[in-house]
Amino acid sequence: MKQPTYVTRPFLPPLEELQPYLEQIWANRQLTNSGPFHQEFEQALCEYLGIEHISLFANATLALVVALQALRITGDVITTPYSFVATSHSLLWNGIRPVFVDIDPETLNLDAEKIEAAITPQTTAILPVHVYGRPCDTRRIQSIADIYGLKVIYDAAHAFGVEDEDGSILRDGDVSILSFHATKVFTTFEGGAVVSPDAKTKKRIDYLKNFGFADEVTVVAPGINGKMNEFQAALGLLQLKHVDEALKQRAEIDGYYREALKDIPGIRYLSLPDCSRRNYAYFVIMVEPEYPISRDELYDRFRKDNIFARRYFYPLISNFPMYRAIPSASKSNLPISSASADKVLCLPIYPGLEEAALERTVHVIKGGAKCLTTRNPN
Ligand code: T4K
Repeated sequence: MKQPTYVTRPFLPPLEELQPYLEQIWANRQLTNSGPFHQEFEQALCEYLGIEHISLFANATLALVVALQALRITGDVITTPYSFVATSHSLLWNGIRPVFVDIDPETLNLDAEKIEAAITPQTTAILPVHVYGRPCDTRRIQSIADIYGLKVIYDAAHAFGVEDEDGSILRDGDVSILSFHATKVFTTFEGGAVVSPDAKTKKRIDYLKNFGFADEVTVVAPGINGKMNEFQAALGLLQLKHVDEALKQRAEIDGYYREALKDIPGIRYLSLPDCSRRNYAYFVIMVEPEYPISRDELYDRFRKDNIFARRYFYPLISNFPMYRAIPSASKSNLPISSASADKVLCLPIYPGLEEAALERTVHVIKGGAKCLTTRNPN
């Protein structure tokens, strides 16, 4: 039986490198509530990412929920259906109605040109996602937000370390949210963060993630417990030492796929994003009608070969029961999102992925291309 190959595997530094961090935690017994590793990790992340204010969280979903609270977002928020459910769930958890706007077929990000038509007097904010770590059209989105007086909250769960010509894309909008989940390019097992533009916003977010405590006896808001603990922060500090090597290995795999898959009719992959620093978080192919078998048949062939490619993001968020009844969730409003969700397949990409597994992945795709029975015989 072949070894299973997953869409991603966490990058873990040598275990012995963790030992000194654990000894320190055991020695000082500060396990959570903004301990020394927590503070050091915030500082180190600011330096590494080129940002000024960050608040660490137990995960990105809580970070999204709290960020929306901190900015006092209410009413309707424009967002993309082409994302992980946590993006829209964070709106529902705040009693906010998502308004779905279609995506751009080339970038799969929220189509900035379609935002204005969806704005109503109830709209208070835009919640775009830098899908697969590819920057949104941040300038266009900001200009629309400025005209209509809207806040912009970026779900940057996939965008760790990504930079454009202006520097870190985490500086765009009113706040950005990162995920450090086990499946992400940079992980603290579970974890997340809110990047704020100023100290005042960070302070409010820090209160809200700590039950609303401003000091020992003052509670300024009905906050939640969203705190990152010392173990997670220590893992993060250790990971930071290795993240550049991890990103380098991802870039090599990305390059391998681009070369190996370039002439297969019906297999399209996304162009490299136009930015000064990429993170190669996902390698995404689109299985087009010219390819002899369907996306789901290819997905099944992978599984038979013990390769667990994933259909991120299928089904669309707008198709889940809690969103279906929203008028903007209709398929006719979201033709590009709907078509993309039916074509997409994310291939294995992670540091340490063996060459044999890469070759097997490409072999399965090339095998599908040689099928005699085509979907479109005409
Ligand atoms: N916004 C966006 C745009 C997001 O994509 C996400 C999360 C969020 C917000 C919320 O972030 P967090 O609150 O999670 O911090 C995964 C992740 O659970 C989720 O974090 C991620 N996005 C989403 C895209 O994918 P699943 O259900 O696909 O994960 P799972 O368990 O099937 O794992 C996929 C593969 O990864 C496995 O086949 C093997 C490998 N794996 C996974 C885990 C958990 C490992 O090798 N080790 C592991 O520990 O959702």
